[in-house]
Amino acid sequence: MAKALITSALPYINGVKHLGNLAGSLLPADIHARFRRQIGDEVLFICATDEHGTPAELGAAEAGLAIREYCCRQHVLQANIYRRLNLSFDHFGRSSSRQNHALTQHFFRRLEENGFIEERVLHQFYSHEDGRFLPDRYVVGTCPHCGSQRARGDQCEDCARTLDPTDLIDPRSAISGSTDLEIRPSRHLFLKQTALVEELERWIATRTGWLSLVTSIARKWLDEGLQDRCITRDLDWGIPVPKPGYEGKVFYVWFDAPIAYIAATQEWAELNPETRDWRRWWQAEDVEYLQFLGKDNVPFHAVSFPCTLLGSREPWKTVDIIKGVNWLTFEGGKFSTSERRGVFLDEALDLLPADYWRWWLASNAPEGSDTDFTFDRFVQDVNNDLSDTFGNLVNRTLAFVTSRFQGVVPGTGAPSEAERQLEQDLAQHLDALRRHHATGSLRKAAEDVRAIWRLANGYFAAQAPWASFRTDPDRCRVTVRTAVNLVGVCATVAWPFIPSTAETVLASLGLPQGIPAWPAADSLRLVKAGSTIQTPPLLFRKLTQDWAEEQRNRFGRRTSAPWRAGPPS
Ligand code: B3M
Ligand code: ZN
Repeated sequence: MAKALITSALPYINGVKHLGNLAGSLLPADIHARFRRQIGDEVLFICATDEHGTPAELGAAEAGLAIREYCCRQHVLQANIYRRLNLSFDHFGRSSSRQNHALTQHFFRRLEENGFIEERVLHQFYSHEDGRFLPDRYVVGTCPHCGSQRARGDQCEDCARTLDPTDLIDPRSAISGSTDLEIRPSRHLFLKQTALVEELERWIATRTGWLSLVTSIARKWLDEGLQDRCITRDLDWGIPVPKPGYEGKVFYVWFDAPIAYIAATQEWAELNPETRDWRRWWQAEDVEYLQFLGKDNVPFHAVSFPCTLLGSREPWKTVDIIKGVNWLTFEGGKFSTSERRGVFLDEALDLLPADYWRWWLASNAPEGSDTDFTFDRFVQDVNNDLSDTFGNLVNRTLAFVTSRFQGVVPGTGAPSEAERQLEQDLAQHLDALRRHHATGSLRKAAEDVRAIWRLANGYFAAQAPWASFRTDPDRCRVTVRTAVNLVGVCATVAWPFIPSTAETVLASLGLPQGIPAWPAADSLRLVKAGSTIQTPPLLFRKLTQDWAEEQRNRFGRRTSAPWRAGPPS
């Protein structure tokens, strides 16, 4: 049995995430985890809230809460939303956990012992108006590379290059907006990535199967000359730096956040130490490790985190596959947490059940290029795929069994050429689907699922059991028995995408609860003759253009909050 360790980028703690965050990492990771469980792999799917750094501090200040309290509340809030979205984490932890404190300090000590840490004096912005140093994200301004005016002190929103706050043109405080900034010296610790560059190159060369988007971002970083990285910050909230003279400083959020993948696994293991061992996942040879994340996070996962792991000189599992995706945009613009632009996950769930969103975001995954979410396209796709194709198939098939056969799957009649052809076509689609899942091509996988739904609808229509019911009863029975089973296959392949609806359908066929196993050769004979099926309630309501219009007005025209009201994101 293969072992798959799957992590999704850790959502920042500040505020409910939007559809873009769901599409970028959480959902693709969940779909892949579900697929791997379906084919019988042993899966560990880990996520956590990313609770340190400026987003947490700024979010708490905005909410008027102490940071610890703010993080506790936000963690519970996010966990509930992810539960409602059916994200099947084995554990959803917290980067502020005791485990992550200990492990992050451990990595630091190892790196220091191995000579990869260096002390330097930095000249940093000090804001008179705010009475404090302004680390990375607390400074905003113009990007020196692309001229974007929305650059932050750590990274440019638009060109994704990493920055130092002092690189910014026209810098100002993200807290007060003040431009009354002074540069003052402050001691910091650097991870000597330059000393690890050759090792890193060798490591990257051994990674096969990385997407070109990911490799090109990683290569660009290396080719532009890898820099040593400052891993400490002048902040109160975070993981303390265990070194004399560093009181009042904490580790940079991007140092401890990826370590939290491991620490969250330790949290998971501690919940049930009898049966769970985190080392089986993080210090084992036989694990495939896949990370799911948006393209702006690629450098930290393809370069920085591997430096931490390699530099520790301990046998840590490094990532095998990084699945990085492009952006989801919203009605032609950017999603933005700080400007509250777009649809946020709590709002989405108040409008429609999770499966509608999951299906659209997966079948339109921003893989090859950015994808624009519009309510018009959403309505169109949901109606075509979910309501008219899958919903209709289930309904017409099962309603027919109910009305003509009192809900009992009929027994007699022998399969003919039509069924043999169907099995062949189905096998081909299943092959393609499995291949696309395996390579993490979500859009293509969704296309295959849609094709299987269509195949089933086509079979039912061509066999016209309502006609053969009178003219050729045995033919009608074979058709119905086959079609009921096809519904089962359709729900099974839909399960990673729309788990809740798929489970409703499988239950109505009387198939076992739990993870529906990947369709095998007998997949069209699972629901036995003589068994009783139920007709499920309407699976998907049809959405109207008026509804689209209403939502566009509601979400598209929301007035943006002033840029200083929330943390930049
Ligand atoms: N929280 C950034 C983001 O959500 C960050 C990911 C951390 S993964 C270790 O875009
Ligand atoms: Zn830029």
